[in-house]
Amino acid sequence: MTDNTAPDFPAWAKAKQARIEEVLDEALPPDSREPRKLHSAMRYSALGGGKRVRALLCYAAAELCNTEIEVADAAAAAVELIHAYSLVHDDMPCMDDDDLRRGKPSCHKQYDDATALLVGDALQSLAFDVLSTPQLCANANQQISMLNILAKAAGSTGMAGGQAIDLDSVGKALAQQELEDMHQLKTGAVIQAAALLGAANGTLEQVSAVHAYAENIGLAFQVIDDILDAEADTATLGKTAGKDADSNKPTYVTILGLEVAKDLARQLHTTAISALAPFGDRALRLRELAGFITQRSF
Ligand code: GRG
Repeated sequence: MTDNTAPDFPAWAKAKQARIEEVLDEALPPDSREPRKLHSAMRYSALGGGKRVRALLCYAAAELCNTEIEVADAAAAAVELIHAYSLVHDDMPCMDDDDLRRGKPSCHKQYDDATALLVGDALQSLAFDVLSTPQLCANANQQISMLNILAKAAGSTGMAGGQAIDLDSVGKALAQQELEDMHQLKTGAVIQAAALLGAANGTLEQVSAVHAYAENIGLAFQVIDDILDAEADTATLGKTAGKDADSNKPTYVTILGLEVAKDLARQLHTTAISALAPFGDRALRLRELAGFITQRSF
């Protein structure tokens, strides 16, 4: 049955974006606390920017699976902190070397390289600090499983590993499967973790559907990222456009061409949505979010 009192997707997303901003604001040490420069740079990098797609995925999966809102808050914050750390490190000269992030100077440009390195380290620790809050979950084993999901997603068999493969792939001709394997680690692992953490209270059937949904939507997110990198301008993206082609990196657009890449994004969207079929209106937000991810313009 449709809940006629439920807000439309833009209103729901706006409310959840405001909510995660407050949770992060609370979790991050104030910039009046020593070491002030580090705390100021952490807040600069984690607050006031980004689409908060990972937090939205976490909240939407929590709505499907009846996960308590306090648990979803902590999980969404932890995932956004890991994501913010990855962006700070990714922008550094030793990695992707980008001066612009979320429409403002990247962390190492605004501060300095050493501070940016520490910001990433400290944001990662803070993510696990938030998710390990004593008695966050009534069931301690459930909380340990959640910590394990995040640790695996961020580590060398997840995001950091994907980044290593990405750095190694510059100038190489990757097959589509190799590109997919790399992205499933680099961006897919944390996107999947966001949805799975939100699904903490889910039944086996719900968790397995959320997993299938997140695998497909995570990949669609990356295909769209490659399309935007090729088509959109820097002002719209809030980061340097055309970066991948300039860096001689294989992308879905360079491997498949623009039109086939767009078809692939549509197919992945359809597959993601079909995984939610058994859940009707309870999966509404996840379904809407899939649309938001594949139709985004930045
Ligand atoms: C440094 C260990 C380490 C990993 C970095 C995820 C990642 C790995 C780097 C990000 C580089 C990048 C631009 C990847 C493309 C896809 C992506 C993650 C884009 C940024 O995510 P959005 O669009 O960003 O969700 P906002 O700013 O909206 O949060």
